[in-house]
Parts: sequence; structure tokens; C-alpha cells
Amino acid sequence: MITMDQIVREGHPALRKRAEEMTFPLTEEEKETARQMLEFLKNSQNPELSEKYGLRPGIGLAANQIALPKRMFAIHIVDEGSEPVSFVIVNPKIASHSGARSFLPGGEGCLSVDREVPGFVPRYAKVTVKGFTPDGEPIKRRLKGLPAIAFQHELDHLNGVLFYDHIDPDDPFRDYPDARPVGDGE
Ligand code: SB7
Ligand code: NI
Repeated sequence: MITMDQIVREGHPALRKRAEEMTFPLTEEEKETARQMLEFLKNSQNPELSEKYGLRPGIGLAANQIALPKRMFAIHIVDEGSEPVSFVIVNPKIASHSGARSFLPGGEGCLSVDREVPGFVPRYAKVTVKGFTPDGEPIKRRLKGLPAIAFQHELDHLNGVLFYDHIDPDDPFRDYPDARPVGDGE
């Protein structure tokens, strides 16, 4: 199973490189990694298992966060509010997005960043995303709220971008006129 030991941290070159497109069919090893990435997120959100294995709770994990420079990530968001979103997506893309943006009022964090970096991270409020399951089936989904934010955070990872790259260094909590806090209606 994946534990925090395998998650690379700030300063590791894998986090700043563009990850490679994957080719189908995936190898059995790649599929197994995909399964383990989703399992890690589930374990990390399970109070007993996160305690037992010292896992930081996470809602997403990109392959390059375990030093695998390939274009896939997992998202697991099954609690309050929105409908459950739990998948691994390969070669993900944003097909279209809203003009409006949103941000988490408490800012973002990252399993690869062992410190708090305060500030708003403006992202598209709604995204239509495309990609493939590890078995090669096409995926197309509309996401909003936290799942939309998480998708963009993970896609950034595959492009070598970290959440704090989007924070205004001169005014981390500045107003974005076209952006609303997540959870504040539609
Ligand atoms: C806050 C946290 C995440 C995404 C969006 C907002 C995920 C944190 C875990 N990860 O580091 C995944 O890359
Ligand atoms: Ni992250």
C-alpha cells in the first residue's frame, strides 16, 4: 500500500516536470498503481487507518506525487454536499469551463507541501472534464464545488504546478471580482 513515505515533497524534481501522456492499454503495473492511489485516499480518510499508518487525509493524489511521471490522478470526495466523486482518471483534460471562478475560503493544502501556505487560489467554478479510466473507457463529467477545485489542483500537478503558484504574493487574500467562495450557493 501507498504510505506517506512514498509521497515526494517540495524540492523533488518530479513535482515540477510535466508528466507524460499514458498509452493504452495500461500495463498491469500501471493499473495496480491506479488502484493503490485511490486506496490511499480512502485509507487516508479512514480515521483508524490514517492513525495507524500516519496518513495525512487527502482528497486527491497525482501520479507524480509518488514520483511516477505519468498523466493520471485519483480523486475521492464522498462526504457532505455534492454527489460522491471517486475515480482515477488517465490523460485528463478540461474540455470546457465556466467564466466564473471559485476558491476555498480556507485556502488549499497539498500532501507534497509540509507547511501551510495561506491565500486564495482562484480556479474555474465549473469544469467539464474528459479522460479515460485505467481500462481505457472514456470519461466525461461535469464538476463543480470542491470536486472541480480538486480536479484543477491535480491537473496542475501533472503540469508541474503547485497550488501556491496561484496565490498573489503581495496580497494572498485579495478579492477576485469574478470568484466566489466554494459553498456560497451556485
Ligand atoms: C485542497 C486540497 C486538495 C485539492 C484541492 C484543495 C488535495 C490535497 C492533496 N493533494 O496534495 C493532492 O494533490
Ligand atoms: Ni497536491
